Amino acid sequence: MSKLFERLQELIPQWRAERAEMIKNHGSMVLSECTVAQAYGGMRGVKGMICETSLVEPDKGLIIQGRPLLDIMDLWPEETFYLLLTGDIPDEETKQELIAEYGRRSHVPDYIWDILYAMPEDSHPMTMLDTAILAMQRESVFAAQYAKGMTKDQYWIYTLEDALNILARLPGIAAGVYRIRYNKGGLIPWTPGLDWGANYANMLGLPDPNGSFADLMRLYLHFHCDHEGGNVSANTCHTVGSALSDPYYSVSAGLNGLAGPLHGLANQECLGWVIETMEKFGGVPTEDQIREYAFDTLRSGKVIPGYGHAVLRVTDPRFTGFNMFGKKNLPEDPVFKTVDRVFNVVPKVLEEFSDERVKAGKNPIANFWPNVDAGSGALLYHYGLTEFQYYTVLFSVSRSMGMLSQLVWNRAVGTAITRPKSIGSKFIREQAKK
Ligand code: HAX
Repeated sequence: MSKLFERLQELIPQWRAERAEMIKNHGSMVLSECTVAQAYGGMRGVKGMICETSLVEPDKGLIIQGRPLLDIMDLWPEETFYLLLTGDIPDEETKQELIAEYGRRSHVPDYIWDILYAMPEDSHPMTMLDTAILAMQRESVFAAQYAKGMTKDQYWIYTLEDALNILARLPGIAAGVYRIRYNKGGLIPWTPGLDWGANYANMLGLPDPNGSFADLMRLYLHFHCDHEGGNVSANTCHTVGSALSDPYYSVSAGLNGLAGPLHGLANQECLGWVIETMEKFGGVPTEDQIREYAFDTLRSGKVIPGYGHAVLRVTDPRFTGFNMFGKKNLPEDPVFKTVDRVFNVVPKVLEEFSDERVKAGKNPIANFWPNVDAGSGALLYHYGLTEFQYYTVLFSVSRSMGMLSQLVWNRAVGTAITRPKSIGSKFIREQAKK
């Protein structure tokens, strides 16, 4: 029995007792109201679900189990997953145990490679990743145990089992998607003893003479792990999982949401925009040139990818952390310099453009500051990962930790099937008359 499993066995009775106590003593407390504008506006700000793994504060950003991200920048993804699930940072022995556990579970079955090699050459890497996860659903231990008839108390055990299998295989599959989709040569096997992040870096096959690409991958996988429960991917995974669809179905569904340009796909769009700017101006653009190009983009009806956020109202700490990595490891890189310069210019441009929008009777832009996607691409590009379309796959490998830890928690406490009430505009008109 692993230390992670033992720790969860200790914690889960406490989680269940807390849930029961909350409902018994505070069940009728009102958490939120929902206005007509919120109902039409993506339920922004409506508090209607529970997420214990992490919280996003508008003025602080990501807080994982009570710890602000920039206070725990050095965690490896194995530690991140343990923290998401348990609220503790594991000791070295527990971390090493999880590294070994992933290694034992890392083998990707041959039928997955047959499927990926058979897919059309122009398939999006996200489609390839999601197809691979869905194709492995036949191996779900949760689904098999459910069919046999397990008790509700056991749901979390088999959800965790599936979660560990999915996470262990993801770096190999994701790296395989890269090598197959971009004709990079044969597949590179998992290296026993090497951690999750460094293994992923290694299996991608990019040169990494001093190990700093592996460091970036650990950081990247740590930073993208979770962003509370209401974002499109987490919420989708949660909703699908609430029907007791197993983790393969649920994670694949969540990742299909991450593949949207307003969510995870923004990181592919973002570096594309930066490179376009550099191409237009023949190198690192000046601040005036960036300002001109940013206004052109906005006035043509497009968004500036990597800027704005549904919840955040400050610079995303994940952007800050990536910027620190860039300043330390690649300060002279022209793409990184451009990203840094864009950061000096775009918030002001968005503020001015927001005023123009308001004058024209449109919504203001709520947040002018960079989100996670504004900075990560330049770092990947520096290390030779220049295929932007692939970037959301990296995000997905990481975000699976958050989605899966939320699923384990929900199955452990027996969260009900999701079923909010919808209403039509006729209902609103009738209520308004009253
Ligand atoms: N450029 C141009 N317009 C923007 C903008 C940007 N970067 N950010 C917001 N706006 C616009 C919105 O499109 C919206 O316009 P309409 O009312 O005409 O539809 C208006 O400003 C108000 O939006 P908001 O309240 O500020 O923001 P939302 O909560 O509606 O949307 C988004 C949040 C992240 C989708 C939005 O800021 C955006 O499209 N940003 C660019 C894409 C991006 O970076 N996405 C990644 C976000 C982080 C993430 O999930 N990563 O996975």
